[in-house]
Amino acid sequence: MAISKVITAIEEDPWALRSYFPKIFRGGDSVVIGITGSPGVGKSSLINHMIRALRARGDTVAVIAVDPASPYSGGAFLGNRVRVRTLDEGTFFRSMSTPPEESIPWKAVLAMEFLSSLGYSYVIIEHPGAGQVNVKIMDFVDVVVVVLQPLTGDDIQALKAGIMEIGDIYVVNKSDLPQAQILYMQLRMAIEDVERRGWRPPVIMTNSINGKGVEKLIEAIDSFIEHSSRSGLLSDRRRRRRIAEVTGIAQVMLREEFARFTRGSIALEVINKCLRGEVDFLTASETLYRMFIKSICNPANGASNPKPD
Ligand SMILES: Nc1nc2c(ncn2[C@@H]2O[C@H](COP(=O)(O)OP(=O)(O)OP(=O)(O)O)[C@@H](O)[C@H]2O)c(=O)[nH]1
Ligand SMILES: [Mg+2]
Repeated sequence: MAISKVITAIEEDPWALRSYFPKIFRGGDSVVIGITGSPGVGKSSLINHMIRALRARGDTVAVIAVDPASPYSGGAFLGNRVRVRTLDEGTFFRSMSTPPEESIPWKAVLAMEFLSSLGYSYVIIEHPGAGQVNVKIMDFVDVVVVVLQPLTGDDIQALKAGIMEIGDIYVVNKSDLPQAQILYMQLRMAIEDVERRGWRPPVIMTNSINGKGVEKLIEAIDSFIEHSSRSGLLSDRRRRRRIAEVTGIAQVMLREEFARFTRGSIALEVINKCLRGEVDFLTASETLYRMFIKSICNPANGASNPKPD
């Protein structure tokens, strides 16, 4: 099956592919790069140049652009597609939307695992999340690249809180803009003391219109991967990713099952009792919880079938 067809099937209903799981998720050794940064900082343009540089040295690259908005919001989607266009037989690109309320963007994670088991040298995940809460996807990558663009002076304070912890590499993009040098210096100062297992995150200036600085970024990624394989950080992150996959996906299933349960007649009865004032809300909540547990242990009691099998 064509790669994009498998990914479409993953997006629609991964469980339908159940008998193919051992083939689809064989495990792979791709370097998974997370590129994050506020909307419009130039992530897609940067990735476009990264693809070119990586292809030039013979590496293959797959990109997943994650859009945490609803599938109907449009916008970013098209932008990503138009800007990432250095495509040939060694390149794959896909944009995917993930509902912002999901605890993990698990279908994007499945797509990433699938692309990795196909043997791409690099799998790049673009996510417009830095500085916001939903940077969960960054728990699933080998290296986190945080992209920034020149801002007004005091914004760096705001940035400090959210993103200073997550970047392995920082990029000041739009180096052609006049304030870029100032941001570069502010950033250097802000992360001066940051050191994780012997790694000090570098700051790299890029211009993703003409590609200036992109080679340096790729060098930095390579040396981070080298450093983290030597220090054991890479295998720690990959373990963390596995654990997050196993528990996170189970959690999503549980939540979906509970949502189905609350729409059923047994649950509605409890809710209505509470609405009529016959029981207090806390008791109703506990009853609901207990009934749910009972129903999943014994599906004949009212819950729908759990997904697998
Ligand atoms: N001046 C300047 N503009 C740039 C540079 N890189 C990107 N841009 C422009 O910035 C805008 C946003 O670029 P994108 O690559 O779509 O940014 P993005 O971060 O992928 O945006 P989202 O996917 O919407 O989050 C576009 O108009 C680009 O042409 C740069 O180095 N210098
Ligand atoms: Mg983009």
